[in-house]
Amino acid sequence: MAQNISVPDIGDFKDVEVIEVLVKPGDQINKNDPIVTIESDKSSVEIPSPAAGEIKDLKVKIGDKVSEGTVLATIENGQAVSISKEKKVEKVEKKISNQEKPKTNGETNQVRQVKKVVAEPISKDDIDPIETNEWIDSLNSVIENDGSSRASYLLNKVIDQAYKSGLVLPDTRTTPYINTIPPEAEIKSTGDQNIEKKLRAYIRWNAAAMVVKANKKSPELGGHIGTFASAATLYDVGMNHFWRAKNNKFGGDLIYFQGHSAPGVYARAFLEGRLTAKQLDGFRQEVNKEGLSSYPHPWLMPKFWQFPTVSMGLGPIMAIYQARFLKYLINRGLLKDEGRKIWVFLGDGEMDEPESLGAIGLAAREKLDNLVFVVNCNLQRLDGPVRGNSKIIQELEGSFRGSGWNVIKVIWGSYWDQLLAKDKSGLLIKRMNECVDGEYQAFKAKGGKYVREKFFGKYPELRELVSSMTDKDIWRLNRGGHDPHKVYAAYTAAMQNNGSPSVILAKTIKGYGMGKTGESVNTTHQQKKLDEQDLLYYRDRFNVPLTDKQVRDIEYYKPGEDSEEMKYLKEKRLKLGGFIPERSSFAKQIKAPPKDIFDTFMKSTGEKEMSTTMALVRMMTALLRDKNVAPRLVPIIPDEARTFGMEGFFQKIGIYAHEGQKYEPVDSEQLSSYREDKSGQVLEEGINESGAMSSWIAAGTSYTNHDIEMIPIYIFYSMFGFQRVGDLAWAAGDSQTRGFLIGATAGRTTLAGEGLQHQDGHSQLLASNIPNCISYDPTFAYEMATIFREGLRRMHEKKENIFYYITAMNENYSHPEKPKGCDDGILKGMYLFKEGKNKGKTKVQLLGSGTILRELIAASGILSKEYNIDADIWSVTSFNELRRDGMETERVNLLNPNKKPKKSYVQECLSKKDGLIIAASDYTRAFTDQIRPFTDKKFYSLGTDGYGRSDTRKNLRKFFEVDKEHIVAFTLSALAKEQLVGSEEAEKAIKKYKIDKEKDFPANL
Ligand SMILES: Cc1ncc(C[n+]2csc(CCOP(=O)(O)OP(=O)(O)O)c2C)c(N)n1
Ligand SMILES: [Mg+2]
Repeated sequence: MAQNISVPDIGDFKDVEVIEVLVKPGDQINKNDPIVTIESDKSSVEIPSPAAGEIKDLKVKIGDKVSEGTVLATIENGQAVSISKEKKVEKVEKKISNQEKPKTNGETNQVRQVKKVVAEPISKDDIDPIETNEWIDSLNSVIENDGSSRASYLLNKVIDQAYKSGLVLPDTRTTPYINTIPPEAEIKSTGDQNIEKKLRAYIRWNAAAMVVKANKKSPELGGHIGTFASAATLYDVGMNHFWRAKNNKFGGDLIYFQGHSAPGVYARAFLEGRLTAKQLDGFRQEVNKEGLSSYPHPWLMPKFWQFPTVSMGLGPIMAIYQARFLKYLINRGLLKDEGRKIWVFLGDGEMDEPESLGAIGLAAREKLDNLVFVVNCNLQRLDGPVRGNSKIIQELEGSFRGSGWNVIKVIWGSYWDQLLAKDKSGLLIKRMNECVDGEYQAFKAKGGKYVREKFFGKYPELRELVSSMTDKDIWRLNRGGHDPHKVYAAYTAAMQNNGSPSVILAKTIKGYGMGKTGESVNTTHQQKKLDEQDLLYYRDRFNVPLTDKQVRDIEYYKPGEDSEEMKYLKEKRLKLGGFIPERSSFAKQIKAPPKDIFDTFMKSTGEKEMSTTMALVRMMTALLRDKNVAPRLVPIIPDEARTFGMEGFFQKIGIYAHEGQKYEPVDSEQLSSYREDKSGQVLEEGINESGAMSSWIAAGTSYTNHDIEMIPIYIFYSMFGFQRVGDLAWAAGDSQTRGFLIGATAGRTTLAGEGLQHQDGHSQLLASNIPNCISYDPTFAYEMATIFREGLRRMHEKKENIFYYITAMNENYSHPEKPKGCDDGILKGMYLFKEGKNKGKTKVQLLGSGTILRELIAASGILSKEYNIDADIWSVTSFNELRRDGMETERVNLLNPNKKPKKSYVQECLSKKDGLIIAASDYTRAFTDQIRPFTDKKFYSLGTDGYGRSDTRKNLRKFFEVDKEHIVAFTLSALAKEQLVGSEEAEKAIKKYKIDKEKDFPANL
């Protein structure tokens, strides 16, 4: 039976044009296959078939106008045309009512109302210790007889009851200042502690030696000893027991190493035989081959480092989105769930960065139990204590617990266990709670005697507790982060945790083992030299088997290959699948789509006007029909889909939501309804450019981290791009991210009404500074299509480690057909759009990009018609790329004074053309000025220097002096200077166009 396929609810739109018909009579189609694409002046959407079957009749053609209810086609064998609205609603209601059924379990649980006592002070003293003990005994007996989960249940019940009774509940953001895991619950390491201790000592030594050696060569080289010294145990336990490498059976855990601990990572790789002594000698000397980069930089060591982390705060946010992206790939069915983990090492000072804590809510919300943060709480940053007046561990615990993370505190080492066990009155915990980090730092800098006096000495009972211990014993009371047992137990707990991310807050000592000059003192961070005495002390402290002479010569230590330590080290890594870190890629290329997918964009749009943003979105829609490309596209949007006309994507490919959609969307009956889906493809990031950028980096490096090539396309307000997330963009380049950044609503005068904070006139320049970023400012749809297609080919088929920045505008205009033979020029950065061949006696070269090219085109018409001046019009798709070519050519010519100079591409284009150059864009003059050195001609730049402001496009272009009238007047004036036209003619034009000579330079306004 034939059924009609008609236009569903498309919101407020009426009489919308059909721009594509995607089926023909006789086609067999599946449910949801697109029938036609319709386009309003803002966006285009595909209309899907509500049923499967054979297309019988087509009722519309391209150019027809349709509205809700218009019949598009008929289909035979179509079943279940649509679920009626009522039915859908009923289903959802049912779900909700099931969820909300109170879980009474037959308990009556009556609320016993206590008489409200308002403003009753909370008693801090124990007024009835016997009663208190009864409560504690009851709890202990439940734990003993029924286990801890029953005890937790009862406590929760009691707390609920207390809350209902109106009691003021204790602040539960933080727990006491002791380890989260009690000694009895610790999972013990199976490792050989003796061997591990030795290995750790060698790694510590080699890491320090590398820094000291480099600085002996030249103090300019710098480096850090203190950071790794405090983190050695944290890394070692992971390397020996937890972190699984990537190999042909497993995808590998991903480890974000703290930037300043790089020497320790090199030192281990040296023992593993992956780096040579010569390479260690080249630490921070990278200009000649075989040097090692100061910090983790994949660009500089592409087979070693995976994640750039040294710009503090970027590691944590990038890692959170990495963990989310891993879940995304799994939920979309593109990757197997192998239980891989992402471990992130951070400094406690680093947690000050807004980026460090800014995304922890998302990690909990998305239940990222594949994520483990390890914060090395050595209580110090560069200048001094992180939180001298309070406790960083408690503060971070509160933030993370409050956000829903599993918090594991590793504060005290095993030597404290006995003391804590003896502390029946809780006084030791009270003392631990009341000391602040400034004191804790001093305790470790000033020795056992000081700790006895200042810490234990405060209460006679505590002084008594340690009376049989020597000062040395007290000094030996270790911190959790230096105790491999405690660290092992914490890592095991993090590995076993389900349903939330984990953070391990490990208390350590900055510069651990560095002695008087470098341990726990405020200058530890910058300690990069150790004198002979310090080195001897360091050797003795960790028992490194080197002679005094070897120490003086700062030799590295590596035991023989058949020593038990080396065998142990290698065996452990073998068991965990290989070495870490290691960067590799086995991703298959994605074949670029056949040319015809973009063919429609090469034709003229005729009367039809559209923006380049809309053209791009249409290209993406077309790509979604390409079987190879479609599943790999990752559209990323920070809450601006509707601004860019992308709301059609919601229904078509869904918004990624790890829990699917638990509600009936308010616009469910509409075609662009807000559809969240566990296998959704769009990453809708909310108002969060840093997060979106981090997602883009995760997707764009998927080829190495997950061996699957993805095509991330992140579309944002261009003003909130490089300017807002510039450091992440730099890290993206370092990471060799492949993908597209689309700076939409670009151009200082094109985004009209939005004003100063929105109108971008410089993002292109910011992009130009990133060496592997290729950037374009196209004007026409065919340029956009040519660039976009080449980007796909270069990045995802040829696997070049570059990324694209393309600006897209929201001004609607019609687009001409692609002129013949201009592909090469579009990609290189400029081509002759139109030659001025009238009868003009004078010639000029007009160069422009983006929307301002259209002002130049209009100006050329006036110049020709009214002034007999012929203009060649050059569409400059990329001033940035032209400059790169110019610089390179110039350098080659300088290096070869005896050879015939090569021509830059700009010279190739312009040297045989007559006339001076007027270059204009919607960016600052510095943008167009970039090519000035590469031509001998007179060169004038027009641009939008200064702050933007709200007004119409016309007024803004007049204000910034880039409209056609100014272009005409300035061209005449420039020609007058060459005595090619009379100056009175230029004056006349200035008057004619009412150009105010008295107006200040726009950049000063
Ligand atoms: C964004 C950024 N700002 C400043 C620095 C300079 N810097 C390097 S290390 C450091 C202190 C680090 O302290 P912390 O995070 O506690 O690490 P630790 O060395 O103590 O483990 C600073 C300020 C940086 N690397 N990145
Ligand atoms: Mg620190």
